[in-house]
Amino acid sequence: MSLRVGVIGTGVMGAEHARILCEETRGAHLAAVADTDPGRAAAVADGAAVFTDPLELIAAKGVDAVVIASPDVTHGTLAHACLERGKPVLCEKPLAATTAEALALVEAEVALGRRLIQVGYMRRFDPAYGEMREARLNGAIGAPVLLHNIHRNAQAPEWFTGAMALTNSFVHEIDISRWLLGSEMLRADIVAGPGGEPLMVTMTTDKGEIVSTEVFINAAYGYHVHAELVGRSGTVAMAAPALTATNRAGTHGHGWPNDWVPRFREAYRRQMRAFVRSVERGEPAGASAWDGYVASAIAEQLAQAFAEGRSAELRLVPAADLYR
Ligand code: ISE
Repeated sequence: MSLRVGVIGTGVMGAEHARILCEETRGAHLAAVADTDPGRAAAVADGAAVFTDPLELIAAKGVDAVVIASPDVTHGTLAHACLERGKPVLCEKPLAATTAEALALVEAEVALGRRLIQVGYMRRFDPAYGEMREARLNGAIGAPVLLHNIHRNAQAPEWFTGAMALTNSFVHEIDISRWLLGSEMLRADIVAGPGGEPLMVTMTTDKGEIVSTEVFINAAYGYHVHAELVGRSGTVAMAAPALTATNRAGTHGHGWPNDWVPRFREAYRRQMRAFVRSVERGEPAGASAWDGYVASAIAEQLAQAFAEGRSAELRLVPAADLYR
């Protein structure tokens, strides 16, 4: 039987999730879409039911599982509604707009006794990050000592406010660094460049590794994510994110996309397939609600420390057995 999936929010990410469900996911199909703008929802619906109220989509009998891709501030409430209905949910990152809300979701899932939430930290499904993690696990570069991350966007989306460079963008590096290294972050320092950008964040892990990250949200030239993992006997770095290189007008090279969708298209595809398989088999996949809580908690503590001009000693509540 094909899993009937409802997508909430049909902006850039929701439209891509809907497209993947229509065109590229075996064992599932797009059953419903919801958006406050019904015209925008209808444009990606491809015959699926259209809702303007996301809670109605979650409650709908014809929806078995939900994808949340609406604005960050809505994630907590909508993910709760999914838990109440016992419906598996792939929730875009961040899991919630505040740490308190993310923790409440973790507690609700623990009370339920089963994992229904997968958080959309899709870099875990990116083939390049996968190879880097493999290099750590198979010992190819020796024990990791340092991870360099670069996270550049062409320009901040118009909905960016406050500390979103940390709570909406840098959360990716928190999650992928924990996943790549298999470590927890203990401490973080942050400095800003001229005019407030870029941000340079340095974190130290429980194994003593250093994680450095440049977060440059208005980098102008395009969308560029890069990482290099440094081990005791070698390093592994991402190669250029392009299939071809062009020679023209005295130059050799490739273009940069304007946003993250082309760069991570394969990761989004694999993430959706993993979500559908996890629902079929009843086995969780990808980032858990706990991982979502950790990323938001670290980002929030870092933002607070930055505002107060101090280092952040990172604190997390203990993880429940459900996530071990
Ligand atoms: C956006 O929401 C993403 O998830 C992108 O991957 C990230 O680069 C961007 O900064 C976020 O706003």
